[in-house]
Amino acid sequence: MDCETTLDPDDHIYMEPDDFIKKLKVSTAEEVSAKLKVHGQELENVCLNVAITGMTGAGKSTFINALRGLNDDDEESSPTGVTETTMVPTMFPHPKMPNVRIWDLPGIGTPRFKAKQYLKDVKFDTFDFFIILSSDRFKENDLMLAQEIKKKKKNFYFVRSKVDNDIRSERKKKTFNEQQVLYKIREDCRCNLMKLGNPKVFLVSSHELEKYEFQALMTHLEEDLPEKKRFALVQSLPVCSMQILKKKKQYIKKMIWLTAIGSSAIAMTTIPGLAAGCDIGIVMAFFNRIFQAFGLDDKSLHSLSERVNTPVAELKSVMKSCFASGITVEVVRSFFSRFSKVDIAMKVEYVLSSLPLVGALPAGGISLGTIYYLLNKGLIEMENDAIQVLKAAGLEK
Ligand SMILES: Nc1nc2c(ncn2[C@@H]2O[C@H](COP(=O)(O)OP(=O)(O)O)[C@@H](O)[C@H]2O)c(=O)[nH]1
Ligand SMILES: [Mg+2]
Repeated sequence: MDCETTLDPDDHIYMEPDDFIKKLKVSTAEEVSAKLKVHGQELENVCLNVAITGMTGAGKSTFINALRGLNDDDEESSPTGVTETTMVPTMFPHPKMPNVRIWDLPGIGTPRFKAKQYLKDVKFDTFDFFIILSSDRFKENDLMLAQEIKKKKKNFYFVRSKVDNDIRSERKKKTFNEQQVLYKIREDCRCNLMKLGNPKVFLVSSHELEKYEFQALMTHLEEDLPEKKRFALVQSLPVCSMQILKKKKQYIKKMIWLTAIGSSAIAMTTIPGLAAGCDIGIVMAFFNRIFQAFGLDDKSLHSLSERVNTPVAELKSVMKSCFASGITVEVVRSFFSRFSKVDIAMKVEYVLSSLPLVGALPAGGISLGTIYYLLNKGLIEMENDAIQVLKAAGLEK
């Protein structure tokens, strides 16, 4: 693969020293290292527990699989189209981010449903928020549950599922108008939920996440979550649109300073050349995180291929970066060797001089700015691959 690259003269990636760094307010190298360590661990360890509830057949298992980036027939997926036999919540860890746990909360359809007892039984305090799914009109039990969740000061979101089914069956009619069908569904839900004020309803198809209001739902969830949990949510989302890809990139960018400083401060395993003095383990973990989060790994590509009916080989053939076949020491080494130390130094020095903090940082054999530059470049390369894959999958919107 051609790995030759020149520095882009219009590349302003140094102009955005991260807010996080500015907020650190530290003066000594020891302080920086200590704070970064804590911050990094917090981000790594943050747990997100999402509860999915609704009647049997509402589409909970299918929605959970979609959130986990799995197809219904994947080995780790939750079985769909089966009658629920248990009242116990089932936990499904996200395959790439086990700290993100999605819980299937069945049993809401029983005639003598008691919302208060139900929430007690499922240990409601475990969950960051609840998603209540219904494939037709929301039932009394859904409302009672939402009311009780509200009393407990937790967030809930109504999702009207299987919208693709409604569209498909209405499409046969001569007077078909998609917007009108969606409007009618929304109005119907609104009337049903009037008792609760005017809660938002999101129209979703788990088979076509890129359409309808899955993204709007995710944006709301993100905004309502505390800052530390947002990162976990966004990185766990399946890459089903340019919008989600962009969002992921935004969050990863916030990690670049953290990673650059971490990797230059603790030079454990070094590789020769430009990379000498930076911790290759940290760099690889970071690149790997991006690779997975952008859905460039084989498993994600297989899932996507099945979903959009495009052969995996076709999706893979558009990935042109040197990371296309995975993140290995050799790949990172070859990527680093494309850049000349002198070029980067000239480019970064003036920006680094505007960051008073940087002087306080312990830099190994490689300047902090250089690592920052290379990490950014890697991110951009993988983003380009992900954009091409989305285009090849017909998801460029
Ligand atoms: N067309 C369509 N079918 C769906 C969707 N979500 C679920 N289904 C189907 O609805 C049925 C019940 O779904 P399932 O996820 O098992 O519901 P659960 O009982 O709430 O877990 C299954 O046959 C699914 O394939 C969707 O978004 N679109
Ligand atoms: Mg189920």
